[in-house]
Amino acid sequence: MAPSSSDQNGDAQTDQAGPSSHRPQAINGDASIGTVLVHGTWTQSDIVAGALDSGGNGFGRNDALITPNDARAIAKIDSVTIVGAGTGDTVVGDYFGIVAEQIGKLSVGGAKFVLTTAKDNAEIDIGNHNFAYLEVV
Ligand SMILES: [Ca+2]
Ligand SMILES: [Ca+2]
Repeated sequence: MAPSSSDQNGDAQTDQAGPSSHRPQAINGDASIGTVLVHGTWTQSDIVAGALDSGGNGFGRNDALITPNDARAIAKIDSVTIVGAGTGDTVVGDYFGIVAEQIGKLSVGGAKFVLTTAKDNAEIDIGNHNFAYLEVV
């Protein structure tokens, strides 16, 4: 089955900001996402494939690969392009993320992030420190 893809006009913002326990949780450790293109900004939202928020603090920090899973299947996000700015929120200790076992390409606000064959993890929202990308182990 081909991974799903998304092309979104305008801005993206979740209506579920706040305590991360209220957010939906992914349940498939082998799921993949294709290409995600957001023409506007990205605020208080997650893109997640195969990972769970093990820290209970939102995605992007201390997350883990869902188990059991098939070791041969990589929970991958092929490509994410957010044309506008990407931000989390200003609540301390509440995080948002782009999280998968593997992320192919990532570009936010015109900045292209360097992704290696190792597990990559870095802040996207440098100002607020609560929007990051993370490749889970
Ligand atoms: Ca977390
Ligand atoms: Ca990597």
